[in-house]
Amino acid sequence: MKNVSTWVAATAAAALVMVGSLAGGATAHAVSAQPLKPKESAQSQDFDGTQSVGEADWLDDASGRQSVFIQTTGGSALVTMARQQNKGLSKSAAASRAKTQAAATQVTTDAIADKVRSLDPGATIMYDSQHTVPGIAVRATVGALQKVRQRSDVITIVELPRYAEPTAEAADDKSATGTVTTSNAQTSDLVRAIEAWKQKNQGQDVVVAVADSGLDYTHADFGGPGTTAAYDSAVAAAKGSVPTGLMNTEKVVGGIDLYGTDGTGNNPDNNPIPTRKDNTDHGTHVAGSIAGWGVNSNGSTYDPGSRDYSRVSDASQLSSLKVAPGMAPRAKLYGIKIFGDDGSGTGLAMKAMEHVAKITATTNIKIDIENESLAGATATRTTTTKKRPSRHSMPLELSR
Ligand SMILES: [Ca+2]
Repeated sequence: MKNVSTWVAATAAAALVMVGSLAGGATAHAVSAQPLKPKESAQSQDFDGTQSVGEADWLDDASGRQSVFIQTTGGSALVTMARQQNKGLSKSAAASRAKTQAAATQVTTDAIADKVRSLDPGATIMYDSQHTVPGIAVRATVGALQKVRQRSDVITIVELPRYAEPTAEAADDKSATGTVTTSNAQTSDLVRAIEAWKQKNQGQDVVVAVADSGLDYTHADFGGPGTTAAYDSAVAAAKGSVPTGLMNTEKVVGGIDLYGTDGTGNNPDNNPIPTRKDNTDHGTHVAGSIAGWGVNSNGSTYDPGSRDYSRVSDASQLSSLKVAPGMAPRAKLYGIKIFGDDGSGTGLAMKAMEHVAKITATTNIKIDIENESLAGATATRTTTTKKRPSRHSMPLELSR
């Protein structure tokens, strides 16, 4: 438990420092579910990726091949960028500093990858990380890892947690009875989202990355064609790029499939479409709950008029919809696929954060929040079973 929980806590701390560093005077958004308390913010400012994210002692009595994250020297490039900006440097100058730092970390992680391969030719090099916690994820023998641990550029080696995929729930359960149901329409009333919409807080100008089982951007809830044919076309290109005309970029600004063909994170593709057809896609459900436009009873995309959800007077107006709007219906989405379609879990939670951090530091794509709704983490080590007790969610506001 210790290694997994420490690692998860450190990962969250890395994300929090981005919030603290980059949020600046940002206002709270409807979908930023966990605003920082001042105390947490002060503590998180101290974490910049150079502090150890956990103990490596477990390697002493481990055996076989293990999936691990090797934390290296270098520090978080995104934190560096934010600090430089806070000191008054322009975004481009700060980004330049971050790029230099990331490049130096890359040299280190490349050297470690070479060393791991030389010590264990059967090792799998998964992914490296420069913008969050610097390091590299690998699967290698304990003997090789024990040698790598001695390097001066290695801070620690922690087990890579593997998260299970949560089960999708009925998004709009028309069969439910009583005053409280699982209907999105009811939920928007319960959490007083409709009141927020009336005050013009509808998620406009906010981009939310959803790292999950994928995103069916062909769904009418996201302004897609909403047809089986469109979905089938997207699935046919699952290992490539999103086919033209199937993604409404007014709602979905982009996406990536980090899981790729084998879940290592080193063979991503640009199409985050989920390929399972059992209607249990969790990522699409989550994305819809966050920022879906809603779907009319005839299957077309819902629009209250000029995309202005302040026109929704009360929940009864949404009750006839096939799918009610998400809680921040004017927010945009970025889909990140970190689960495969076989339910085998993922070791890519940190990779998704790194991806978003890298986009923030190196491109003009604006992502404000990353959501990872994951089920229990299990260390991949086979000698002991380690489980976190409960499902948890990590909404991460990365920048404003
Ligand atoms: Ca894909």
